[in-house]
Amino acid sequence: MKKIKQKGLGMDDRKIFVTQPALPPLVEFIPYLEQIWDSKTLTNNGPYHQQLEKALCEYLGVPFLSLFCNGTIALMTALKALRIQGEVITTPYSFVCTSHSLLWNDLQPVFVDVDPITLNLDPRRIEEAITPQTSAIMPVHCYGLPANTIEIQRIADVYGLKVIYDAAHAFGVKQNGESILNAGDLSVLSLHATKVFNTFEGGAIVCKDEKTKQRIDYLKNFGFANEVTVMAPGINGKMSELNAAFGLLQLKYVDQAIEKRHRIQALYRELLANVPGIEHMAVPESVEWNGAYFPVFVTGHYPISRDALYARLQEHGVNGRRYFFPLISSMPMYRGLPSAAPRRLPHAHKAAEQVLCLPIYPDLPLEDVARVCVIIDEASRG
Ligand code: T4K
Repeated sequence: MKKIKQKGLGMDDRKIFVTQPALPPLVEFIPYLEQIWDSKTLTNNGPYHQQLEKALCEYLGVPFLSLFCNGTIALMTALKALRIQGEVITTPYSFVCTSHSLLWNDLQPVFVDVDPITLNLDPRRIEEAITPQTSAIMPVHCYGLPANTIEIQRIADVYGLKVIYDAAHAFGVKQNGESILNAGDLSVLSLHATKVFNTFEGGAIVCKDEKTKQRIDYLKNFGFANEVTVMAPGINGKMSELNAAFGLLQLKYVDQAIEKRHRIQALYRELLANVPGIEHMAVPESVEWNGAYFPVFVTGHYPISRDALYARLQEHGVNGRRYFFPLISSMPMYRGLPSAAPRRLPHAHKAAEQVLCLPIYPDLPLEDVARVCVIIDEASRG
């Protein structure tokens, strides 16, 4: 612990956010802007949009990808694209928009508990939640750590269900050398300012064949198949040229950004290793993770509660976040559902009470990581 103190000593109480976007040098963005000004193409599948779709397919190792204005509209469109109906099995332990995307499609979320270790949808609980109305499963790769894609697919194949991954946190994540975005029928990314790779606001759907991409592209452009044919009640989910150009520039720096995240999470693991009651999530050896978040469990062996630690950090200007508290299933629009009963979701409830996400972002100074660890260590002494 002496080591923690040395690294953390001398730091002031500057604010530390849970995340901050890494931005490329501004001067490098100017030529992109000049190009947009010259072409006057601002949106509707412009050249930067097309280039970014291609570049992301290559970078991520996925066959087809359709860009969106944000991850939420992408999720809503993904459900429409596959004509999902009735009930969808999903996790209560996520950002609200996972379930909101279902309600916006008049679908009924059916909550299934999470695995207590991975905090991802527990496949052992999925089959008992399937009814004749079930048409899909929507798991989340929570914190960028892969859901059990093999077991989920096995169940989906037996029952003839579609699988749409909310992969908002999973940019660049691989398992056994392959992108986890290739699991299931569709995967949906968020490219929001707070994510590992951002286009200010943005999102994307990854799919497996050209026909599906075509349908998704029609749906995100009001349903227009051509000037006079509207094939479905589509939406405006398009990404602008400004966002796409920024994405192209960001892509040059994303490996560097992920590398910095790894240095930060390694330091957290080292400095918090001997703090009693603070546990963190293991990354399986088969997984190339992106360091999207750094969640810790504040367990019963820690002298104060997760909320007390959250408040203590706030007093020192450190904004940890309780992702994901409250649980989606506890929110007013969901808590009346039979599957939302707390006794059915014990692990999700425990995680919502114990998990605190510590600051992690590429430009976070290692001294600040040490400062956060000093506060956590000192609080552990009462
Ligand atoms: N599915 C999942 C599983 C998701 O987690 C999300 C989004 C989605 C779907 C939907 O994707 P999008 O439609 O958003 O593309 C944030 C984000 O707004 C949200 O995108 C994200 N998940 C969620 C987990 O976190 P808040 O309410 O925590 O954001 P906010 O504004 O408090 O930002 C957190 C910190 O980040 C701030 O304290 C400072 C920093 N920040 C934030 C922004 C927006 C900056 O430094 N600059 C910025 O521009 O929801």
